[in-house]
Amino acid sequence: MAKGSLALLISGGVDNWAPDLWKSRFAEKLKDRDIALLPADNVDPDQVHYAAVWQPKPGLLRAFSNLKAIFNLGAGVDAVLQDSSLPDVPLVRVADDDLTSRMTEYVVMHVLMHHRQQAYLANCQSKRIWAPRPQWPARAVRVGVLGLGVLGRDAARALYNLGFPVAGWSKSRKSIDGVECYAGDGQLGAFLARTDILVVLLPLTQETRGMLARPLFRQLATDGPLGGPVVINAGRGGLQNEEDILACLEDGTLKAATLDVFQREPLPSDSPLWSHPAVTISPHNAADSDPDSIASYVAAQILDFEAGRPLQNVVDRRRGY
Ligand code: NDP
Ligand code: OXD
Repeated sequence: MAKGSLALLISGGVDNWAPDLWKSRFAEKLKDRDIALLPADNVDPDQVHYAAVWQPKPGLLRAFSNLKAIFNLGAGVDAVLQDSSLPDVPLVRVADDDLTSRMTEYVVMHVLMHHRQQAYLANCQSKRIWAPRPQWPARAVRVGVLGLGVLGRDAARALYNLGFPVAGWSKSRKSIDGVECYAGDGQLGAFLARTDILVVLLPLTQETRGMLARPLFRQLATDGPLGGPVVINAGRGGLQNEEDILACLEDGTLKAATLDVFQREPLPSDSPLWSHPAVTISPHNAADSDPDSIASYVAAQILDFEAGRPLQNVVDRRRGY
């Protein structure tokens, strides 16, 4: 019997999401089956057993009546869950070492940039001024990680290994060596009150949407060495209220912000965030999905599944992540 085809549905519009690149990687990893890049390729919808997707247009997956699993090609599934007609088959997300290491690099880099006063030093350099300021040690800067999932845990461990006092917050309680773990809404206030640099690695769900706003920022520690709290959001733009971020930077509730994700992406060119001196922007590339590594991840899961083993990292649709 012919092996079930894999349909590839990718939007995104940037180099890393070039659909042909993904198709060639999947073709390499799953040599014995058809890989149909939609909408360009023809495919018999009944032969499609798997779909690998990134931000697919709502409704497109409904055509595949023999679908057995959907693989989201990134870690966050908020976009795919918007589709109210999503077939009722397992939805698998990415949790792989390559993506995790990329995110940890991003988080460590930006925590260090704030800790080591890099914006001040770059400004001095641009003016040819030799004016070192006193530098405090890592142990004086309390980092708090919102979200202790696959990504948050790894980043928290790396920061702890650099000497930062690290805490984390999640829905259910975790136990991570060296990391002070807080859980649930009841402990959010205590977590924020001991945090100088807030790293956000939460999924976007009904519960988390819009939570990065003034009432939360107001609870962050104000007695740390940075001169005010800093927020680093690499989760999703829908978590943040950008007007509040700007207003909080203006009145000193926040000292600085590093943002990889935005309410609207690409960030519109007239957004005041672009030119704010206390804002560092990256174009949603904190942790790129690497086509080679993720095609391998999906291929391995398909082979396991067909051998009767359970799929890994299946999304709980009710929870939203
Ligand atoms: P996980 O699902 O592994 O972890 C999510 C964490 O958030 C868990 O610890 C979970 O708690 C916690 N959480 C969820 N909802 C709540 C809540 N209401 N209150 C408290 N804690 C909550 O996800 P990952 O770590 O793999 O990824 C996190 C997010 O990072 C993705 O959803 C995606 O949006 C974003 N991302 C961004 C990228 C970028 O390039 N900018 C790249 C990759 C991912 P619990 O453990 O108790 O369930
Ligand atoms: C992801 C992302 O969710 O890249 O993987 O945003």
